[in-house]
Amino acid sequence: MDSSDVINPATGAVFTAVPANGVTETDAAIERAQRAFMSWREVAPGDRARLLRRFAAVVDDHIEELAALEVRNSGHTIGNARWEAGNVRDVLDYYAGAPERLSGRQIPVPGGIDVTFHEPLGVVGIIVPWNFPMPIAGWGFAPALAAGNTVVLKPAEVTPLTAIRLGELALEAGLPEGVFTVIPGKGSVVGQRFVEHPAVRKVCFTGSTPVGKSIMAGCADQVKRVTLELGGKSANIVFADADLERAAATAPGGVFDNAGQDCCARSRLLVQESVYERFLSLLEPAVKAFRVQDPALDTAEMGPLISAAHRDKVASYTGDAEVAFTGEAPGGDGWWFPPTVLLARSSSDRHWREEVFGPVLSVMPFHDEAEAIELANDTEYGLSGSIWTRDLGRALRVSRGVQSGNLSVNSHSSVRYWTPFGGMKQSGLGRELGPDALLSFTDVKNVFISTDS
Ligand code: TAP
Repeated sequence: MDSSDVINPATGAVFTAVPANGVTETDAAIERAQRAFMSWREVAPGDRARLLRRFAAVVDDHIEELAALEVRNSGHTIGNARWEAGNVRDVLDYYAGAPERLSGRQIPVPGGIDVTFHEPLGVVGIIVPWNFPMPIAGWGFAPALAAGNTVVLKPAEVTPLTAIRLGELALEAGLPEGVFTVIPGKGSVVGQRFVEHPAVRKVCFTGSTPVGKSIMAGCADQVKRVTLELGGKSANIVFADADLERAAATAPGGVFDNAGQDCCARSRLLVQESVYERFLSLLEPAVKAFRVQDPALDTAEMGPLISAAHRDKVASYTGDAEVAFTGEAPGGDGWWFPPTVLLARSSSDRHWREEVFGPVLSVMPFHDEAEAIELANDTEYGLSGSIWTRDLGRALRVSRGVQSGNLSVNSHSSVRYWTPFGGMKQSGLGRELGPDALLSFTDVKNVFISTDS
């Protein structure tokens, strides 16, 4: 079997290799998952819940190991990586509450009794990107397993290690063989088989918008369910009446966290023109103080980019743009890039329109509330965003006006596992997390029982 090198992005050094599975191995894994489904769906709800809680506990026992693996494989800061492993545990615990509460309805009808069941779909294929290997995997597999499905999961080729380890931990926790299988390999091979193989009844995809569109088109052929979490170009809107010091102090974290490789990155900063100059003067020291360091250090706020090719892509946005100021980044080996703030000359600037997926913030002034909403919505994306104001009415008006799936007022929070997460427009289809995600891994079955004698 072919293999694929795994590189530490902080040094550029290859440190291991993993198998690159082909079509034969993928089909075998899908067919094992299909067989495992027949018994997994029959596991009593309380027992399925117990197994998921045990899986959460085993993940909890391995937080440090998983975090260290992510620092090395993905260049995530150790603080973030610990949160990410903890998020897998929390999402498993949250959905462990679901099997025993997955109730249908009893609907009043004449002549009998009508009941609905939330039936599992079968095998669910999860395709994970490289930017958040652990959480995005968990947002798919935890509710899918809780609802009684079995899962095949393909990590991104460059960041497979934590997913492979989670697959091992699932077995250690007592999940039966074939219930949760991790299959590393190329998207065009393993991921494509998830789309094509008839036993896979749903594909959860997170990644780029073009690949998401091709997956949706491929799934149409078998009317396969699909959840898509795609790109973003989210706005951080700062009104003149906001707590400007706090808005400026937190803006770098809102875009440079995970080196900007975050679909929710607030990569467009809109500042009301009456406070524009003052805000930039507050922002500059915050950007310069953002600590870009060896991600294994507890003090690191940002690590390297994922690959040399990705660094080249990010750099292509800054070449001819007007740079307001930059932060610092280590030199030498590894795929480092400094936090960079660009001034947008117009809304047609490439760095203002396209998802850079790096530590690049584009800034533009706006006149009033109406223009802020218009500029925020002038994008094909609609994933996230922030609104800074002390005016509650304005906060609500702008929240309703911005076409985006996840907004936060006076903070940069996007992902909370208790609440729905997903995009409007070309940022995606469907919602993950929260109380309703579970149902997207089920089909409703209606049964009528005649009471006529
Ligand atoms: P994608 O190519 O979309 O990769 C995401 C996942 O899909 C990976 O596991 C990938 O496998 C797989 N994949 C690729 N082609 C596929 C196919 N034809 N069928 C099935 N699966 C397939 O993203 P990328 O190249 O890693 O990143 C490119 C850009 O996408 C980034 O610069 C960023 O703008 C955006 N992006 C967005 C997100 C989020 S969270 N929305 C995440 C990552 C990237 P391989 O690993 O083998 O390629």
